Amino acid sequence: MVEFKTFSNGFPYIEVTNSVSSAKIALQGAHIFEYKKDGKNELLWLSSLAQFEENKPIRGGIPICWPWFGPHSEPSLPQHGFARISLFSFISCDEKDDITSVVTLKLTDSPKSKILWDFSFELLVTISISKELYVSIKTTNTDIKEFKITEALHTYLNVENILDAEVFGVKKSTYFDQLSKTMKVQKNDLHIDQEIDRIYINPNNKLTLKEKNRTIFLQNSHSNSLVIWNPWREKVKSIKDMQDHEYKNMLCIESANVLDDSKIVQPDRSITLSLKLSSISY
Ligand code: TA6
Repeated sequence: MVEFKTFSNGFPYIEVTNSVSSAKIALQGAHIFEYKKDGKNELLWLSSLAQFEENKPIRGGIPICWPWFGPHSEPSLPQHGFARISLFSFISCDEKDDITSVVTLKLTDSPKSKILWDFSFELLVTISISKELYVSIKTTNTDIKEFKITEALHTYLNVENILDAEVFGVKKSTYFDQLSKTMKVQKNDLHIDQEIDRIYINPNNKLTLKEKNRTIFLQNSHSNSLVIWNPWREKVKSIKDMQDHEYKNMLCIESANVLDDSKIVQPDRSITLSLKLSSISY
């Protein structure tokens, strides 16, 4: 079942429910900001100060960074691209059976997007809501010239206590440390006890986030770069839509195509980046 809803300020979202799961997806950014399996809010973190307002990114859930990741070389252009602050069209919600709902949303170029990025495109987002959560973003070049993109599914995972969390799948990977602006090598599995902002190059496409009472599984497709981010206790103070203590309960693990993993898309061709998320609790 799909219901069209709005916040009191008119900000639109859809609520999707089936017998095993439910989700809330903002039409701005095709942004899934809540996903519940068996009635429990499990995998995605959403800031208690998240704002649902036109032209503002939502802090939490899965923001889609597209057609560029991070800051643009032209500083007046929006950080992480314009998809996350653009209104998508709702295409369909297919109930595959009683336990899977597949939502499709689309963004195409407009006079407004052409001011920011002068290309014709189609960005198709598919979100499958079931016992697992699957998100894919398909970029099609509808222009007559090639374009280059960087992109990410900037997934905010909900963790009970960041100090108890461990990430498996990046051991021995090279990464670009965004804090020191140097390349480094990850020696061991990743335990986070300070600010982290890294872009891993060619990590395993299957990652595991282990906590005391739960394990989250991530599987990335068509992604050879991965971002891991937590602002920690100092930087969080500069993030106005996040409370100071909230860094303890989130970790961004982002399926990406960034740095040398950027993608050139030829006219009439498409590329797809996708992520499958699941979990088991003990
Ligand atoms: O993905 C990590 C990152 O690029 C960090 O550098 C940090 O700034 C974060 O994204 C959040 O960006 P935002 O624009 O959503 O505040």
